[in-house]
Amino acid sequence: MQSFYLYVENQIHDLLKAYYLKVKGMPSLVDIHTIERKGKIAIIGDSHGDFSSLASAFQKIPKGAPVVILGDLVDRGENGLLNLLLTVEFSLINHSIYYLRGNHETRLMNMEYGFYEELLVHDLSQLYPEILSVFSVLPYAGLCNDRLFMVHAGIPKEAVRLDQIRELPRGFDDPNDTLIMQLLWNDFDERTVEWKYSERGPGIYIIGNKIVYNFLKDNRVDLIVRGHEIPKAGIYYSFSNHLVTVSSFQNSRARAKFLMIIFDDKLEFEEISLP
Ligand SMILES: [Mn+2]
Repeated sequence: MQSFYLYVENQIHDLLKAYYLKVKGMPSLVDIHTIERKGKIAIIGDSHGDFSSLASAFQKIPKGAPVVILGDLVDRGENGLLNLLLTVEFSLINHSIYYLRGNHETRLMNMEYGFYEELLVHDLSQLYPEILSVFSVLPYAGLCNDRLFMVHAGIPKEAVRLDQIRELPRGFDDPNDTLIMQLLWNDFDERTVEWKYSERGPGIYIIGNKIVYNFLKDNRVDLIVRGHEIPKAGIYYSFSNHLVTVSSFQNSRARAKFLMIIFDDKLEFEEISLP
């Protein structure tokens, strides 16, 4: 039996299995509600194997607040597995933690950007099929108090309705459905009017003003919060504070933060530095 930090292989297997069963039955867009009307929600951006930032975020989140993790827990940094296991274990105990799928919760990215290599180094690559099963059932997006839309990367250029996202199929190791791809990969640009092609690759777009405001209006949503990019300050506000990008891993060029949103008549933002 292999050991890995605090975990042994059988424990990891049990955690992944329990989490898979828990998440599988969720809709592709999860509805989240704060307990009080003027409640708070914590949103954690990409952590990419930065365990000290993610662990610190979990310590700093106020009790009772729902937590949304915007995906990209693995790849790039060296502790992707610990990030995943911490999230899985906490989510099994605390039912108001939601982990959304990022573009790095996929096989193709893990092969190229380090997570599969990390498993090989720790002699745990035999667990990868189970990890991939968990990734394949993660929800694509969240909606809090019917006012706040959360997703790893972007909204589709088709400016879809939330009901369409709620019904998107799951279970793919590497999704190629065009709407799913865009939720996991798209970016935004305020100077773009509708949308333009992204340098990230085929089927990926940069979303502009008109699409963003139509999406907000059609779905009666006040705000979009997403990860996927790495603002220098950790958090970046755009589209007149209707779009916020959050990044929760540290590197030499960017700070790590997470975002609390307080539901008042107006939505209020509180930034918390990590680790
Ligand atoms: Mn990403």
